[in-house]
Amino acid sequence: MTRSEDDLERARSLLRSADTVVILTGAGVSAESGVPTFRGDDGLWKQFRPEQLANPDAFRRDPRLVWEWYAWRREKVAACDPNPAHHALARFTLGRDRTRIVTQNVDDLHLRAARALVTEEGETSPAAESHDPAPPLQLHGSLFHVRCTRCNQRHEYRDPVDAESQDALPRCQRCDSLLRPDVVWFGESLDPRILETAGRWCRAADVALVVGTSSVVEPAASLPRHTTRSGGALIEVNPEETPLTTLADVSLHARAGEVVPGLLGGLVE
Ligand code: BV8
Ligand code: ZN
Repeated sequence: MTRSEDDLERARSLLRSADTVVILTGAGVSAESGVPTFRGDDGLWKQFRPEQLANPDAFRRDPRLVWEWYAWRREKVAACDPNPAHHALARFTLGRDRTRIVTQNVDDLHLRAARALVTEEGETSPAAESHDPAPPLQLHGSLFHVRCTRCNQRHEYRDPVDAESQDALPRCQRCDSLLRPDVVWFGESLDPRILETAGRWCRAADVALVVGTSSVVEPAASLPRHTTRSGGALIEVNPEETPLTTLADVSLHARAGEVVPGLLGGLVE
């Protein structure tokens, strides 16, 4: 058996014997769908700097510029599809009430993969029938949700955003104030209830499967350490080394779309 096959088998055996599994994903799980990551060579932060765009001051200073970036990202994601890693992860959660996906991603690819478990005819597939796949917990919000800057009303919003002029930006139907993307910007706190739920699942997990994150953005980056500190095992899927790699029981240096279907395929009931 080659080293990587040996690693895969060790990861499978950890997952097979786990009662509770938390799956933590970052931008790398969507990379093979064509969604740019943040810090990679073609990363979003290479063309734009987070200080410029993904923070509340930038939005206060120039809401049009910030909405232009999000409009571009919304279009980009809408043109992408979940890749085999998203589908394998969705199938793996089916029928497993104690397996949950916690994502840092603001794209909707995990959600679309969960919905794809419904057959084309619109009936639920037998596997999905018995257990609705729980929606992923989105730590940093969603590209396709908006929040009013004044009355805080939040809802899904999939209309194209015209960021050509400030007057064309989306406004609240209730109070006519400017709407913003319902995402967590740098310097903004995560929703405490979401963060507490994610922490609780990580502390309870027998295995944390961490897929496609550079593990630098806090407090998300610290979540897998809740699992290891509570005696759980850590499996990392990432072609690069990260601050988590030395902590991992198994480190699979591969792309998610390549290795996750094979890792989980044989474990799906
Ligand atoms: C906060 C939403 C309280 C918007 C994002 C300590 C404690 C608390 C806060 C801090 C702290 N230290 C510093 C901070 C501040 C800051 C922070 O963490 N800064 C970092 C840069 C040091 N944190 C915050 O501001 C957070 N707020 O804690 O509030 C507070 C309040 C005031 C002052 C202080 C604290 C809020 C953080 C959330 C920011 N919002 N996104 C938007 O998307 O527009 S973060 C953004 O980066 C994304 O959401 C993403 O989730 C996140 C992490 O990026 P990754 O997902 O890891 O992506 P990345 O490109 O980095 O890496 C991709 C990985 O995939 C790579 O490793 C690559 O090798 C791999 N890969 C590539 N291809 C593949 C692959 N893997 C598998 N398969 C492939 N094919
Ligand atoms: Zn409003």
